[in-house]
Amino acid sequence: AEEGGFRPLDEASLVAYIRATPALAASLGGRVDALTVKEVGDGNLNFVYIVLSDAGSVVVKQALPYIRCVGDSWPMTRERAYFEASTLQEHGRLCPDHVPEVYHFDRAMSLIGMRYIKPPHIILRKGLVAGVQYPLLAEHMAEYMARTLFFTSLLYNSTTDHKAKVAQYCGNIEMCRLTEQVVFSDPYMVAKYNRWTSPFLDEDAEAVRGDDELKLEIAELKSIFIERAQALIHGDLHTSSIMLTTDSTQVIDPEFGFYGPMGYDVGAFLGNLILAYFAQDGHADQTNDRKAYKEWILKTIEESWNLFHKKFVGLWNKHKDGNGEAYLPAIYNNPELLSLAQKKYMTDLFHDSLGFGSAKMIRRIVGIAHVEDFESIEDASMRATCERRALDCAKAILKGRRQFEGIEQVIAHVQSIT
Ligand code: ADP
Ligand code: SR1
Ligand code: MG
Ligand code: MG
Repeated sequence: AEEGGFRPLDEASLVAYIRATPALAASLGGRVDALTVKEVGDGNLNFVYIVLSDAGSVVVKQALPYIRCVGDSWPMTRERAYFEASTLQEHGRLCPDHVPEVYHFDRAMSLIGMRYIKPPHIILRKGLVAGVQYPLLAEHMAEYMARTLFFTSLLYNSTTDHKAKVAQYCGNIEMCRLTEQVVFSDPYMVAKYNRWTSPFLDEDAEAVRGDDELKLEIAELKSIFIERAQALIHGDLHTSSIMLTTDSTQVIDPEFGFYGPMGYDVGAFLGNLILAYFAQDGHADQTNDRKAYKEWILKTIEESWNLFHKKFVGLWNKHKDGNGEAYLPAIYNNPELLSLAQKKYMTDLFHDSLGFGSAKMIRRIVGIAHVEDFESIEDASMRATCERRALDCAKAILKGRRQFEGIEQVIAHVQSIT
């Protein structure tokens, strides 16, 4: 037995746990006599089980006290399960179409029971590697980001309510510190877990560590990440945190959830789409040059930002006379002034998103935790060529982010890198 009633489960012991847990048994239609249990966790941190009965299904996710992809030499708080369950519930309330329901949460066991997102849903990153187009992805992700970020911000809430929530999520400190390390620090120094496609990118990694301008900018982004309690963000919104079909989009895995800068979520999504774009040449073959697919990715990036902008400002206009205390109606009471305030807010958010998105691209190329988009390119020389383009693109956008006036200019910059 481990501390506080915790014990790590496996496929066999999970069955006994389910039989003793009414909420989980109910999700299986009460038919717990013959269960199929399969561990399917392919993420970096946790264990995930799909459980099926004749009459229902459930996914059970358990956090063990270490980082799965490294092992028990890197301990990590199991409390991440509490913040994941809390964020799933809060984001699910605000955006039920795009977040799986939580059926059961056991804090002592660091265990969540949630809706099984059934096939043909797959992880978006896998769809991007396979070259599948998703016509509703931009619309759905814009909706998810606009609703979760707007309704947890001071544009909608009083400062009293906001600060109580900020205090609650301040407890997710260890996960925030993990991000501070692997996104904002390790790629810019010699660090134990850094890796890159060597020897091809040896000089590129060294150049990142020697780039003073880049280091000044990453320090600014790190400060914003730590200091700006703007909204309840997902905190890990890359393309492996999205499961989808052509008509359904579901966001999973918000264990890094806390009150942070909105641009960290928006940037994670856009930056990971840009990584997918630069990986496409490595997936091209004689039957498919991936040119049309690259265009689709760029169109999706453009639509995602533009739709997010429209929906977010639409929510702001709809609720401008509500409880939100950031822009009091008594002060911002003429349409021209409100419109100016919105323009400034959205421009700052755009530049934050470009900065954070670029930082998240860089860490996937020269830090720990690489992405399947590139890792699945077998030819190391070709992989390095794709990665170098993505790295050069990210460095330029991160440094020059304040010069971009619209997403179309960002797309033009991405296209200019060959
Ligand atoms: P980690 O925190 O370790 O990254 P994830 O939450 O990303 O774990 O889940 C790992 C994998 O488990 C996902 O890539 C997906 O294949 C599967 N998975 C997670 N949640 C669900 C769900 N609700 N329904 C179906 N599959 C899921
Ligand atoms: C040890 S870093 C592991 C990474 O995987 C998670 O999904 C986060 O992105 C984290 O940075
Ligand atoms: Mg994950
Ligand atoms: Mg995770």
